[in-house]
Formats: sequence, C-alpha cells, structure tokens
Amino acid sequence: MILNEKISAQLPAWRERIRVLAKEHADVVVDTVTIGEVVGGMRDTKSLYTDISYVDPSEGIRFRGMTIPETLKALPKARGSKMPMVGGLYYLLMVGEVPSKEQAMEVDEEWGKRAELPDYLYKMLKAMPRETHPMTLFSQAVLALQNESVFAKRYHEGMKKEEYWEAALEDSLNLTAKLPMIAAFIYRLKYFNETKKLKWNPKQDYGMNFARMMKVSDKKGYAELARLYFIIHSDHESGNASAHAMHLAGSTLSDAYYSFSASLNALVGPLHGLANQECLGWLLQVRKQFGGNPSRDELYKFAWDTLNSGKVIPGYGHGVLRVIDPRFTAQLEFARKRFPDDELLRLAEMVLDVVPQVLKEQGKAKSPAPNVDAISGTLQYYYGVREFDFYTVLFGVGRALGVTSNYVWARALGQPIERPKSMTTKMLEEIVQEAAQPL
Ligand code: CMX
Repeated sequence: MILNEKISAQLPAWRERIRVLAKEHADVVVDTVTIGEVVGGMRDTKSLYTDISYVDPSEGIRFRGMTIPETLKALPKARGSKMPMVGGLYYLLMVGEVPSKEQAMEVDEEWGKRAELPDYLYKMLKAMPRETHPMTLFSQAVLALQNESVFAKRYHEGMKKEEYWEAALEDSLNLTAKLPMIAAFIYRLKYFNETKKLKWNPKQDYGMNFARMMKVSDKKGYAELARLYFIIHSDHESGNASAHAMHLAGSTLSDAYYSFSASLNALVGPLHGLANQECLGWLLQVRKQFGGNPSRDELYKFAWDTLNSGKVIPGYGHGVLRVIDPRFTAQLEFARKRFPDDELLRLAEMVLDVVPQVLKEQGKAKSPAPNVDAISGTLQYYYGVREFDFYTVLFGVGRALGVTSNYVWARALGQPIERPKSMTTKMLEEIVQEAAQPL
C-alpha cells in the first residue's frame, strides 16, 4: 500500500530529529507559560508539535506547508472536476508530498475496497430513536466499529512499539473509507426514513460517491462542494478541540475508533463545529425577520441584539486566526462562481459587511473576522441539504482526514501519553503574591 511505503521511508530521519530534541535540547526554553495561559484555556501555549498542518494567525492554515489556494491548485483533480480528489489531500497530509494523479487515485481505490459497512452498524443505527442528534448517531457508529480495530487486536497480540503506526494507518484507512457512507446513511435514515443499505461505486471518487449516496438533485455540483468541503475542513493543526481530543485519547494508545469518537464529541460543541448549524440558523432568523434584503441598520441592530442577549455571533471570531479565514474565502469564491444570485448568499455577504464592525465596537473578540463556519451552511442549503443539525456530521467527515493523519504520525514518532500538570488556585495566588514583592 502506497501510504505505508512512503511513510516507512521517511520514518528513520523523523525519529532521529525527535530523539535529538528530546535528549539533547530538553532544557531549551520555548515559551514562558503565564497565569493567563493557565486560566485562559492554554490559548496559544506552544506545547504540541505536528508537521501535518500549521495555522498562521495572519495567514490561516497551511497543509504540509501549502496554503488553501496552493493546495487546491496543486492537488490532482477528480475526473471532469475543478476540485481536487480527496484521496490526493489524504496522501498530502499523510506523506507530506503532492501526489501524482495515479497516487491520489490509489488512495481513492483503497477507500473503495474498505467502504462497505457491517450489518450490525445498519441495525444499530436503525434501532436508534429518529430524534437522536445526527452527531450522536455518527459518534456511536464510529464507536461501534471499534470492534474491527486492527490496532486493538494487534496490541493485545504483543505488537512492537515501532509497528504501532502501521496498525494505526490500517484503522485510519478503514475508518475514513467508511465515514461518507455512514454520514449519508444517517442523512437518508433520519430525514427520509430510508433504511436501504448503501453501495460504493469504485469508478467514482470520494466526493462523487458521497454526493450520489446523499441523493441530492445536483450530484455533480454537490460532489464539487463535497470535495472542497472535506479538504478545507480536514485539519487545523493539533491544538483545536476536535484534533486535540483525538490526540489526547490516542496518546493513551486508544485505537483510532475510540479516539475519533472522542474527537467528534468535542467537535459537536457550539463554540466549535456546531457553529456551522448555528450560523445558518442565525442567517435564516435574519431573513425571517427582515426578508432577503435587510437594510444595514436592521442588520446592525439584529447583531447587537444577539450580543446583548448574551449570545455569540456564530461564524465570527477565532481562537488563533486574526484575519479572514481562508477556508471562508474558498467557500465564498466557490459560491460566487456557481450561484452569485442566491438570496441566502447575498444575505451572508451583507452580514459580512456588518458583523465585524459590531464585534469591533463591542471590543471583546480578538478577531472580528468570519471563520470557516460563517458560510458553509449557506452552500449546503443551496444544494438542498437543509437539515442544519446534519452540518456538523459533514465537518466530522472532513476533520477525520486531518486527525487520523496526526494520529498515525503521533504513533510513528512514539509521542507519549499526555499529562499536563495542574496547580491549585491557591498556588497560583501565591505565585502572584511572590511576583508582587519588591526584590
Ligand atoms: N460573538 C460574540 N462574542 C465573541 C465572539 C463572537 N463571534 N467571538 C469572541 N467573542 C468574545 C468571547 O466570547 C470572549 O468573551 P468573554 O471574555 O466574555 O469570555 C471574548 O470575545 C474574547 O474571545 P477571543 O479570545 O477573541 O476568542 P476565544 O478564543 O475565546 O473564542 C471562538 C474563539 C471561536 C470560540 C469565539 O470567537 C466564538 O465563540 N465565536 C463564535 C462561535 C464560532 O463561530 N465558533 C466556530 C469557530 C471555528 C470552529 O472551530 O469551527
């Protein structure tokens, strides 16, 4: 399998680099942790390493060193499509090189061989009450598949530490292969009461298979969106909540299924991935109240009313980014090219003109700029996927590509179990008192 060979060839040099850092430079000070960081959710505390992606506060995400426009340009495109194959992105994240078309297709083909879902998974999903949140179903489905973990089986058979990554990769490929089908089945089951098993078409890529299984009316257009959506949502370095949850669980040698279920459970919070559903809900409330063409004053007041009611404005602000999220821009460009006259898109653009000003006036948010979630629901809505509570599932399918790449490399480089140190509040207060004493 191509990913095994490529990663295997790189490993000795990477392991040596980490060994040198750990053994020869362990005392070098990287950062001074402040009380602000301790009590402030470790925002920006430099305490993780990953080479899969990096978020530059003033530029946005780079996947293996490449910005979003560079990634979209460089990766081989799906047949008859302007968007890259998702298999190519997975190759890039895993291997660190831009794949040829054949290499990208090999990943897609590998997914095709592993996509089928076991019977018990269908039974389990069908047995759940229909009102269950789709993210609950999604996380449950991932957890149910743990039964199939190669890593867990081999670990109990005495697998050597140097081999962990290969079993982790095997699980990651099996898991990422199955996610589009699980997501589409949940969609058809929950909202249309359809219980028929789904089939993967090996002649179609990841994006088109997903669009076909979702049964949207414009499959070609939606497949393009799916490719873009999964690629841009894949990774955001390893400190964001969903990535970090996977990393933390994985560091205990939980397998990819247990770890990714943890990741999804973090993604579903309204301050993280659920913001995409909240965001569209907010936009539709605007439309309901003022119609499709509100005045600037109406929008301004609506935004202030949201803040004054103690809520956040979903889709704006970010923990690390200090500029417009390039993932937002990529989606905006996609929409402007394909459906510039869509009423909801125009509304989202009007909101973009007003909300940053309101957040600046309020003066709390460190960044008033839109993030990835500010527009993603608008695009889904256009293609007929209008069940907002499903949107975070889509985020989850994409996020799996990045977090499993991080997970494989964390095992490959023998990253240890995570165990940050807590202090008591009294200890922190004593540190403050000591610092205040004259020398
Ligand atoms: N609306 C209202 N207030 C906001 C805000 C927004 N969009 N963004 C930040 N703020 C507030 C914070 O709530 C915080 O207030 P308190 O001091 O009262 O706690 C203050 O501004 C400072 O926050 P910050 O340092 O700028 O941002 P954080 O790192 O604390 O939080 C985020 C980042 C994304 C949670 C926050 O901007 C937010 O809640 N945004 C809206 C929800 C959202 O879009 N989430 C999706 C993010 C992308 C993703 O992960 O999917």
